[in-house]
Amino acid sequence: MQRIELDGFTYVRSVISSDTVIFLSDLIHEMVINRSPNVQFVQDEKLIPRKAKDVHLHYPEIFSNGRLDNAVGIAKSYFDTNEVTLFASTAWLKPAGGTPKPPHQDAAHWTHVIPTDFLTVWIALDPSTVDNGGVHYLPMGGDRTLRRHVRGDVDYVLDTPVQKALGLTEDLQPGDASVHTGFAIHWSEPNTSTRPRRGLALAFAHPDIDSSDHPGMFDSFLRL
Ligand SMILES: O=C(O)CCC(=O)C(=O)O
Repeated sequence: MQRIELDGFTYVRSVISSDTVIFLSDLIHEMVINRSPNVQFVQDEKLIPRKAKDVHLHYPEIFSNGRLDNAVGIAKSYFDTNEVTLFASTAWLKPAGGTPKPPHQDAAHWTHVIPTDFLTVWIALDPSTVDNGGVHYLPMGGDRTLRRHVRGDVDYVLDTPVQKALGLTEDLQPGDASVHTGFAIHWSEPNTSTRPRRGLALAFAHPDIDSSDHPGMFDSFLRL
């Protein structure tokens, strides 16, 4: 985990078992085919699913039987605590033809949560490669400043372009994870392959986070 202090991101291999990859993939597929309101499509008429939000609220059992203990352990080690708060779980679906996710810092979405220190464990459910979109990071050294974001078509995006040519990425096998802090500038590219690139992003925060300005917010949080 040393690299996360230096670069704001790192890679951890084999975070979940192949059985858990199948288990999670089946649940997420169920959300899509049932057209859960939490599934967002790229364009309604194209029916390309983009992401499925709040997977842990639909299926709290994802944390049963120690399935995600390694992912939770990564967060505990980062925050140096015995417990962590899971406050978001998003399946990024990116099927063949899927669209890019523009450069951003996760912390820009979560300014209502204090302290502003987050860790996302993005677990590959398919091989993640350059041609199917990957996940790319801008090397930032230890820079932990939150840049200005603006509301784009679908998400918050950095208001100044990043030099994507400097971006770093590594291929992931199903079950591997890329891990980043809330300050890491990252993005994904269009999926130009014929294969899907799905990943489950679990967003963790310190156990003692406060979001009292947003009553009701805690209802969706999970202490792990
Ligand atoms: O998987 C993607 O396309 C985007 C992932 C992402 O932005 C995140 O997990 O924070």
